[in-house]
Amino acid sequence: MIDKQFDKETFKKSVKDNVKFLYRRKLEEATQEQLFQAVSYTVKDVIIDNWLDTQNAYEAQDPKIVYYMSMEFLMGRALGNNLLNLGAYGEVKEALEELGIDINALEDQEPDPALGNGGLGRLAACFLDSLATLGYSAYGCGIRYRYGMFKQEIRDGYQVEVPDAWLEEGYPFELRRPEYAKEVHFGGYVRVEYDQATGQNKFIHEGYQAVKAIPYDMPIVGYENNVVNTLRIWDAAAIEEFGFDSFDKGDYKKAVEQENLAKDIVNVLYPNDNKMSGKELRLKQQYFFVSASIQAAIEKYKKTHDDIKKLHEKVVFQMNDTHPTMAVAELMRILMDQEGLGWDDAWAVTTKCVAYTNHTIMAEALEKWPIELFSRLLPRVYQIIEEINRRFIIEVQNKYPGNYEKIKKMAIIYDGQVKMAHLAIVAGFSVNGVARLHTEILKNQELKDFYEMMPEKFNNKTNGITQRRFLLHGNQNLAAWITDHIGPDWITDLSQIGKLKVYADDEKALQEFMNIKFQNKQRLAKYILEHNGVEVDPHSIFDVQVKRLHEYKRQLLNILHVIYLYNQIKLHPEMEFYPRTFIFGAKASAAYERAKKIIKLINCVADVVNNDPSINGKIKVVFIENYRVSNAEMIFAAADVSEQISTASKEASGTGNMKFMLNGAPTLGTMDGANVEIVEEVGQENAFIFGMSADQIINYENHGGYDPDFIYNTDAEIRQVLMQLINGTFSSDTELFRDIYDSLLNTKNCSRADQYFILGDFRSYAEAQKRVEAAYKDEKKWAKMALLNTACSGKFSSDRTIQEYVDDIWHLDKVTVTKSSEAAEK
Ligand code: GFP
Repeated sequence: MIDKQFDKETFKKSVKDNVKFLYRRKLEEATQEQLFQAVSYTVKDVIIDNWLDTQNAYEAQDPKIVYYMSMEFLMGRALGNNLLNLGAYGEVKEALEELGIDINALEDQEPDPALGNGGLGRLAACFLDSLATLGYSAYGCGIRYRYGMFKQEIRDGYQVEVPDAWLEEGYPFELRRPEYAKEVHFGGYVRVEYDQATGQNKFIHEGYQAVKAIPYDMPIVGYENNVVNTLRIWDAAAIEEFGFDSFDKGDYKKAVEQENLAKDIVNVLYPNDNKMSGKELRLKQQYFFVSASIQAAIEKYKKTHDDIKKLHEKVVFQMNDTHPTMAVAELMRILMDQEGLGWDDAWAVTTKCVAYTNHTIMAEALEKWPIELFSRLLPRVYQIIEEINRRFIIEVQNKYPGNYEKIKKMAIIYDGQVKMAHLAIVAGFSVNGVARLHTEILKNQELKDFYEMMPEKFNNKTNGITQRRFLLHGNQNLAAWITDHIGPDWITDLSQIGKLKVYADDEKALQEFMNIKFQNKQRLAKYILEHNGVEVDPHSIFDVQVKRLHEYKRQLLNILHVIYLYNQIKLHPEMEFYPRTFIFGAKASAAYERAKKIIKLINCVADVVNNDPSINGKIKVVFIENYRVSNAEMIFAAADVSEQISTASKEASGTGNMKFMLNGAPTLGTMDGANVEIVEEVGQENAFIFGMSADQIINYENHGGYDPDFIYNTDAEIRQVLMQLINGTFSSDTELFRDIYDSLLNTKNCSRADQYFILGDFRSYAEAQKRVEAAYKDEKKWAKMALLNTACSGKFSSDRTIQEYVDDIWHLDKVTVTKSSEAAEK
């Protein structure tokens, strides 16, 4: 068990002191924001002791370290989570109550550090939580964006993006570490010099612009194990010397310009709309954090090791998607140009240090950079990639003599572009997909040539989520109930949750389980009333789709089906219909017009449906504004139905699906991504599966033959729904949704009609929705199904995923951290 972290009286005194020292105020006078800061600093004190102890343990035990390189970390709020993981939530809650402070209100003061778009960034955050909890030495490496993911406001049904200045009030859970600052170089040219002594050419990068990278460390608290790992995110600043120089010459303006130029690098998080945008600043961001992180990793290694050729024994870099793929060339550069290794030695080390995770098969998302841009911005790095490419092409030629098709398809540099995925695969010792189906599609379709040439590199790591945030914190009543029934082991070993299966037919247990769900629905209903002004009935089915807005995720299918139901109810007012609340939450990338129109459509449908007295409130539609980690926790806890309805083959894994399952919401979904494995765990009978399979979709895509117009022409009800998009039913502006309508049919404005097979899957979806209704009406059956979803979610913990990464890819050593007597005495 963990040592006692908090003494209530000391804690209370420290909060009071912090209020006094930080704000010159008495506790009673402090604002909620000030209280949040004061409490957070008190908590941070405890964390820092553990952080130091962790560092000591790591120094003594010298474990291998994984550097998880990611452009995104969607952390969510830290205060509550840190308290839980410290094992001090209950005590602190009480201490705060004694001071007259409500912990929930305090937690609500914290901004959500939203340094990520969606699944990819949230996965990185879950992984850090699991790494610390399992006792592995790990750094998250990323960027300290000044503005995180925008805040979404809905005005007149439209999404409006508002800047998220999350650092405005100061963020208590970060530590600036200027002593570890690094220089990163852009532009310039490479001079080649012959070195007499070694008989080798030396490559000297000159005329570059230098930017300073300053790390900020955020503690990642393991669950009740004293471990505190680090998320290291980099801020950018101008190099002082340059500034002073300019000051000397009286060129103040230039110095300010340099500072601004540097700051630009970390200003904004780029949106993820599964489309590669090719912006120079984005490339700069990538190199900026990759270079700084690798320099720091090598510096750390060299402090206690002297053979750089053994770097891979202590260091592994996991590249979260292709965004950090520059790591390959940057590591080569440092090993050769700074550490003096020859090409072969440097390559041998690099290819044992880097591994790559793929998160999407959407072709338009694959990163390709124009040679012109790449070589201008990163001349030395580009040179190295050229050489990697040259050698790789020779390998391909040797393996497939005369097969130029292969070269065309596999080259790292081709058609004037640098293909980052190819670089990642060629250099990485491991390539993994994020769910079984996804990995199979990579092997057999998207990356087939690479798989055939180097099958040993390919492996699957099905994603997972942390049960500590998404159940223990987000659904505290259910968590307590589970612990009452099966003990607390599930918190660090989710497979234990399977023990709940014995309650599947226990009426009392089922009743309690559903009562908790009902309370959570009431909590969400209250939130919706406060935020949307819409009254929803917690007795209705809460049918939820929350995730980024993208056409492949098919929020459009969902809302078209709502329209269809609405038509049915109006046409047959007498028909039996179980009241349903359709809840959406989604941000659309700011430049993704169609996605934004879909948000508007959802809100227009909501307006009509929610205000039509003739349907007696049977359907309500709610679009929750500003979907983010903090409200997600509450939404998952309250959901009855989990909408996971992507076009099969398009969603690599999904992780929201796992969070719903954990909280007892059956999946209504396609056989896509990790849904396949969810169904495998919980059984077909406890999910609602519909739609075309990945094979069918891929077959249509490869051979054509899908014709949405045929469906439109032969199915009057579907036709009616589509007509309502352009006949004024939901907007007096009949052109407003024309683009959506056009995208579904072979109109002259559409290149690929219904690319995501919405009409093709419509009937099957509607039929699955009928099964949902029938199942829900049978209270006992539904309760059993819901409970079994929770009970069968054991596989989907990120602890399991991380252990697989450790076993198959990273080979890390487990570390135990004991509290030093000094810290324990405090
Ligand atoms: C992406 C993929 C998802 C996958 C996550 C994490 O997330 O299918 O679950 O990465 O691997 F698309 P999104 O950015 O789409 O949310």
